[in-house]
Amino acid sequence: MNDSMEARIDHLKRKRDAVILAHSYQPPEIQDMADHVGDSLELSVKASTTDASVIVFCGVSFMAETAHILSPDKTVILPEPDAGCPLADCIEVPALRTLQGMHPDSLTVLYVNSPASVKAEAYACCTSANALQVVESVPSDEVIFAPDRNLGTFISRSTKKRVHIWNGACRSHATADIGEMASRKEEWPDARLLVHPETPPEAWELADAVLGTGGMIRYVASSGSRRFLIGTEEGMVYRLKTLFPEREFMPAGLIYCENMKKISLQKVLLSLERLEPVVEMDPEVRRRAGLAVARMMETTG
Ligand code: CIZ
Repeated sequence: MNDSMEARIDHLKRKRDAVILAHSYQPPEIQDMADHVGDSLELSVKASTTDASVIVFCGVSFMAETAHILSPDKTVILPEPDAGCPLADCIEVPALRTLQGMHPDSLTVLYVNSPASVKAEAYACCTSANALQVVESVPSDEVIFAPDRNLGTFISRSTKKRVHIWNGACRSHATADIGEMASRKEEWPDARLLVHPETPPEAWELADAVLGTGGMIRYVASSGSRRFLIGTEEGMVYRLKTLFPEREFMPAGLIYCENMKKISLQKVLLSLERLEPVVEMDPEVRRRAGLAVARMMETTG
């Protein structure tokens, strides 16, 4: 009898002493098979506290890098090394240093959706779940926020600090189809529309709440509403349906990330068999990036 792919993964996972972490934007079969599903912050906490020797990270490259930064003694595997993030790739060290030179009184808060080499130049990292909290906590009245301009703009509206915003964007969220969102609202007039802060301000104006994915889960849990329109990467709709089977969810804005869909069960199995591709990093970059990530973790508690 042939074992299912999931059973073979489970067997190898035990043999390798591995834990499988998956982001909420991953395909349904990956979410179903993972040990933990969550946002970057939740998965960072799991990566830093796990006893497993191997972390298989089902997400995109900056997330697996963060797991390696937090758990340098573990083997961190990204089953598809080409699962990149165009937002992370839109910032590089020399250009950030130039901006820092223009604003010498600023400390840099960097969204985790960035390369490790750039994290090493930042004072603190943040995720969409804690961006405002981190910006408020850094000991300066001026902040450089990079690389997502929409999240930076959203934060700048809620803080008295002067925020210098990098002009980068998540191409999946920044191109959210606002007309489609409006049509979905007409289709389900009783629904709450929740949108991600990486979407453009026009989406925030239509929405009932602007939240990261962790915030969306908490919103639904405490809401009396039955129906929700979800303005973030469509994988999140599956996550919410799994958590709240008695509620109804529909994607809004046609937001899809092809990089988040590059990992398959087959690739997870292969990566556990071969214990590769392993995330590697210059140790000095890892140490310095680790300081910025640690400041985020301390702020969030
Ligand atoms: O922080 C994350 O995990 C991302 C990429 C989105 C979100 O809001 O969770």
